[in-house]
Amino acid sequence: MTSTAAPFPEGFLWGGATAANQVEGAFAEGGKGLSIQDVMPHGLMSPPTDGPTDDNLKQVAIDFYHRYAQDIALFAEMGFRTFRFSIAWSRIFPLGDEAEPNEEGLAFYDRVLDQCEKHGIEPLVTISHYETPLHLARTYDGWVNRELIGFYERYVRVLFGRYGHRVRYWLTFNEINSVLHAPFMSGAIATPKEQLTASDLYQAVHHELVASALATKVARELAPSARIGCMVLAMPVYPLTPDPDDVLAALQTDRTNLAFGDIHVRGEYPGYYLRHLREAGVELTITDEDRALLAEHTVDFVSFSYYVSVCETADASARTTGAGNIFPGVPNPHLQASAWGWQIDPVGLRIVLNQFWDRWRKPLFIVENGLGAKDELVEVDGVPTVLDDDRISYLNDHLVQVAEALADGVDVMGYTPWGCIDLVSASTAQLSKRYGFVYVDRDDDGSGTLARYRKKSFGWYQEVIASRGASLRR
Ligand code: BGP
Repeated sequence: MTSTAAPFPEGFLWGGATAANQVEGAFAEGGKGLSIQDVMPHGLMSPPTDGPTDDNLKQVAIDFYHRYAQDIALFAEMGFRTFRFSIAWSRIFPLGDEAEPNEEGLAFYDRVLDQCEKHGIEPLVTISHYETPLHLARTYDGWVNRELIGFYERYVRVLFGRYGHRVRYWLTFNEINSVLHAPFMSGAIATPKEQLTASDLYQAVHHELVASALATKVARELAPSARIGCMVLAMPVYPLTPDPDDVLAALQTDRTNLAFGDIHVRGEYPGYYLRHLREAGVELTITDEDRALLAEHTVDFVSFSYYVSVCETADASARTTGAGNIFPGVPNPHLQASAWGWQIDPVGLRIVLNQFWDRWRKPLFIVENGLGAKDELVEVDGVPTVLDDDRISYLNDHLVQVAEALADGVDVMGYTPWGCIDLVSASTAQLSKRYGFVYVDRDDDGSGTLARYRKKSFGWYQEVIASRGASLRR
């Protein structure tokens, strides 16, 4: 295989992605406090419980807390150059509003970083991934309260102080735009969604945006070589028909997501966003200091998740609802869907990459993508494995489109498919919605040995990485 046949550049950050609450388990070990996930045993659609319940798979998850060394070695075996994981805020600040961090929590991530270093894997750290300390939700109503900015700043100061010399790539908030749709999971807002006013919701958004800018500022002070990215949920919105009213409706829905990148990259609220707030009767408290922070501390790169595209229409009678990631959309008649109803659209990834590059001219990092599917463990030559050809096709077809985007001139830093090892789903809290290259023996009822097995996609991805994409099927 000649290097000229390889469509991906040297230095491309191949890897995989996880989040603490979906892999670590050990929910009450090492001095960890409760996080909002500890009262979300059934995922997004059910209201939070009063306290932890035994039916919450995340209490053990896949036991990454005790098995991280073995798991990172498996990632290294695939050839990962980077590994995206999140730090559980409630391991570092169990309540969230304490003055001093929990040393045991900090030491755990030292050990994870040691393993990454041992294998030459560049860590990619999400600072906040749907796991805010529960106390901040229950006592302060989460990000609605301006005080959260100070607690988050204290947390990031500890992280950059402790790990800033070892971690180059940081993401401030996972899928920051999802707070509009999942206020508890994404914004730790305890007020039920139906009772939340638009003003409180957008004030929470504002506080997160200011906190994100503040994290960038702190990084410049404490970890000057760190590169800071925002992380947005990308879900391209196509007009359902060429009717100009549909095209405009699609633009407007798309902008509800694009606004977050616009603010992180350009450092100010765009006019269309201000108009939307005005028309929704939202009055925000924005201080001069907030404006200065947003303007002065913009991001180095834009990262995003991409699973699904949707359509939009201005015609209420044509509007139907299909599944999306976190929030729904109008289904596309040209696309097939996964078993969980998410429509599969590899070309959409090329569209998003081009749209973001044209719009922001910032390096782009695909930090989530993948197929959630039911897997069946079988034996091949006496070795347990999963013949996950559908997952291979999904990833292959998306990577082909990334290669196309690279050929279009888009600056793509890397690709970390979601759930590189099976983990607990964010939306449904199931383990049977599997994404991994590595199968974990644990079922939705909590049974299983937690043993790890390489799926067929494991060897496939290993070859893709080794050949820099030359082995992709076009
Ligand atoms: C994103 C989240 C992840 C992850 C992924 C897959 O929205 O950032 O945490 O879980 O989606 O979604 P799910 O787990 O619902 O299949």
